[in-house]
Amino acid sequence: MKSTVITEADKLKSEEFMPLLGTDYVEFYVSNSKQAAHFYKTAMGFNSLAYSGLETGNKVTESYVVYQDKIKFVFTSPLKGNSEIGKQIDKHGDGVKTIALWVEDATQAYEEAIGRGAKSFFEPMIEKDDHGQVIRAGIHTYGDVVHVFVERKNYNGVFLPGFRAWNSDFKVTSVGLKFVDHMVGNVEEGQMNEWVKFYEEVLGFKQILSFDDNDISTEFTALMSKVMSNGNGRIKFPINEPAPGLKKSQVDEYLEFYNGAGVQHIAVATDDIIKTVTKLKSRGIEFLKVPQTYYDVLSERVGKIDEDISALAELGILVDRDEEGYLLQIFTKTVQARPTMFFEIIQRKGANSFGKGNFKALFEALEREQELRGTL
Ligand code: TYF
Ligand code: FE
Repeated sequence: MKSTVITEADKLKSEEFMPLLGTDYVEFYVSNSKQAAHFYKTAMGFNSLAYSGLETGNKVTESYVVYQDKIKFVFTSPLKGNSEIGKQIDKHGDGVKTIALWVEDATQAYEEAIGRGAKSFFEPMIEKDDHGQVIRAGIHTYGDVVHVFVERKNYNGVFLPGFRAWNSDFKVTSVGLKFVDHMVGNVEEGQMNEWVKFYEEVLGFKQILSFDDNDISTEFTALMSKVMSNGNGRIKFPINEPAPGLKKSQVDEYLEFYNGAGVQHIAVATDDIIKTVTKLKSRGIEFLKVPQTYYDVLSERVGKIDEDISALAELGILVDRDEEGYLLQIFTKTVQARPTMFFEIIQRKGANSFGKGNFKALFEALEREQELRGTL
């Protein structure tokens, strides 16, 4: 494993041409936006925020927006056959289309990105309603995923122009999810470094960590991963590619079922992982399990931690330590028909790393899932 510290000079350099304030929203293309949004409410603790569709005069797509603290998820389905969105759903199944980035100046961000070699998704457009104005522009990244720059200087509507408030009588108690910690992309073998270069050159990101197949391998599977971060550290995108192994790796399985590169997992932060995971489980979310032996040697591996190890073992929460502190993390099973995207729940207690000490146990757990699917 190699790691790099982002210096003050690096921060200034990338922030000069591409100041990104954070993740604005994540949009999923799904075959049934209404039911998907309901799942994120009942099972994941999100609440209704906004709606666009037939009732707002949108005859093309139906979108439901949900939120939890700083996280905003948009679920979009086509209303008619043979649409571009429908084709993407046919190809990939349900998945992430857009990782929207919150910026001060969307036009400037777009022009910089295009000037540095990005491919346009759409040019800057001004959207207005009674609540003010938003400017958005989009560029392509790996697979069919796009980044949309969102400038909302003095907009006080619920989400974006074109959406109205979704006032649902069905209110959900939060499970304590706070913000998107990182979003991981799986790309084809041999493509990782090209996308690392894209994030460096086009968006001014820096590589903060890299894992090779010696770090990330079990008896059967191997992969490589590089973690990219923007200047303020609020946006982190690890990029994985499969490495040759004895059997088909989880990344190969993803690429096969997703029909190409795409978002593999979304890590969401909580400040009380025991409470969050207890609630998610009681609402039906399923998590990967590690063997009891993982907990037998945990204290020895990570030293003293605030949490009760038996509580962690009961829920299957993993722990790892680095030079700065420790982190707790757990992974859901995949959350749609195809064995593609899943969630990570993460609580950081000082650590800024990604749980390298858990890779082996995690990948073995993933292999047990693959075994059940007959895809290993
Ligand atoms: O984001 C990460 O790097 C960790 C570990 O296929 C990880 O969550 C890495 C690769 C992978 C699943 C999890
Ligand atoms: Fe992760």
